[in-house]
Amino acid sequence: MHQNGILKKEDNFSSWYNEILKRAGILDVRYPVKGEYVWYPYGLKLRNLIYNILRSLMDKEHEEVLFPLLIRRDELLKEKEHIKGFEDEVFWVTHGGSTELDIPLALRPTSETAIYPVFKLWIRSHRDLPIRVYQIVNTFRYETKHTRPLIRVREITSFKEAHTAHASRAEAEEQIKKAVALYKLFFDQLAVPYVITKRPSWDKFPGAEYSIAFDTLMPDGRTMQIATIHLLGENFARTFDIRYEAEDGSSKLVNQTCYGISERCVAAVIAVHGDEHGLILPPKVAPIQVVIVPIIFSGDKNGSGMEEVKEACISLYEALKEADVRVILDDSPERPGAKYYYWEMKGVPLRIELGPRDLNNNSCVFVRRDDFRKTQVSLNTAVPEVKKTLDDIQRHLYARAKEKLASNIINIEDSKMGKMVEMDELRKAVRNSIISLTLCDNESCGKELEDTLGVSVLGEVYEDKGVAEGEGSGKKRCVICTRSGSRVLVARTY
Ligand code: P5A
Ligand code: ZN
Repeated sequence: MHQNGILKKEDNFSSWYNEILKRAGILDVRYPVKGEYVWYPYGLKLRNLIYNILRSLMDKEHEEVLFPLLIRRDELLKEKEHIKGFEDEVFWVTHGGSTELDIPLALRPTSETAIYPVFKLWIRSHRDLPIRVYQIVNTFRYETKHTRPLIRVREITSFKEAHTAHASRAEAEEQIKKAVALYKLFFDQLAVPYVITKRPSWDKFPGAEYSIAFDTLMPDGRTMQIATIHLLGENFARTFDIRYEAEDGSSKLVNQTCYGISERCVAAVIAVHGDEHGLILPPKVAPIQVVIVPIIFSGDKNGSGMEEVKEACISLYEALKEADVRVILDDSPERPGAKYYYWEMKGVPLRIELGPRDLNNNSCVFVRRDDFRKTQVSLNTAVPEVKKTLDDIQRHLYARAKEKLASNIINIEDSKMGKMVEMDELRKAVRNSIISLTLCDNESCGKELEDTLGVSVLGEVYEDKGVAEGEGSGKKRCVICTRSGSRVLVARTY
């Protein structure tokens, strides 16, 4: 325990997380509907800064749309695989007042079946393609697993879903690559590290041909899926009869993709960077990047130099504001120490202390939230030094988190001819880390591994074959049946 009373996040992530959400003013979890939470003003500011980044990345090649929340039952049921995956998670609206509806309406669990019947109306010829749209909306899923603020909610308040339609499969696959690149840029700005894998067939999005996922590592060694990208191929096009007239006059089905991100990205920022003093926010998304704390002792309020300190703080504040830094001046009557704890809890990346002695040297003191390093900085260069320091904090947070992820991917050597890998060895390794091991493409081996160890197969690493490829270049052998297979990542998951 620290003075701030917060546990270490590695020791008990759940209590650490809930405590932080409350004390840093992110979410109020007391709303009396299971799986629904209230965004506090500070939490919403953080959420909006994160989503502004996402929005500006999306806007480069997508158009924003806004579809209704309610979906007719017959539309929702049309795509057989899709509804098989979602039927147990749908909230239904069955009545208008006391009148039973002719056609029950679903609260969207995701919007494929809301959007694709309309795509059918929008798409006539090859000239209408490609279509790339996105929306940021709330969606509803009747989650039966343990609900958790931002991580597993029943009302996803910040569901960014993109939907695209293309003339060919090759173009749809090209879009998958673009979406992966775009999500990389997004998480890079949040300083949230990730592994990207192709999900095993039994864990793909209902109705997709295949799914690619981003996962990050949580402090307790479990991974959390923070984004998914799906190749839908012609599956939904066939169901909803979405066709276009090709250049040669023939009628063809479109090829589709969809990809999504939820407020789990906010949870990831909190969980990956925070510590026992509270939040640590990457400067790019911090609602307050700098707090200035005047060092004025209550005894000497009118003592010598106090007015000058106040004035120096105000002029530094004005200069930083002018330079587009999100800065506040905390001139409340609290003691400086109490202010430090408060702003540390809120994750403000940089604190500037300025007292009479500093002013005599024409300087101030920078205290970084990421490593608590203190430096004396001349007031003449304070503004550029703030910018430099914020950039450095952003970089350092990402480097530190990436290093932590990389050092928590454990390679399990392939089973030797005839000899199985010990399950106890795997169980131990996967307790706090992601493990990389070989599995054959037999679904039963994957399922057996998952059930025995209580883990999930994340899948084969997508693209970046440098990560966790395992030792040796020889034939790779399945840890369950020793037949030949390929390397996959496996972890306990949220
Ligand atoms: C892609 C967008 C889809 O729904 N349809 C449109 C596709 N994919 S998904 O994987 O089912 O969801 C996308 C991401 O949303 C997050 N997520 C959740 N976050 C919080 N609470 C939930 N109950 C929840 N369910 C899904 C995951 O990060 C998922 O990858
Ligand atoms: Zn096998």
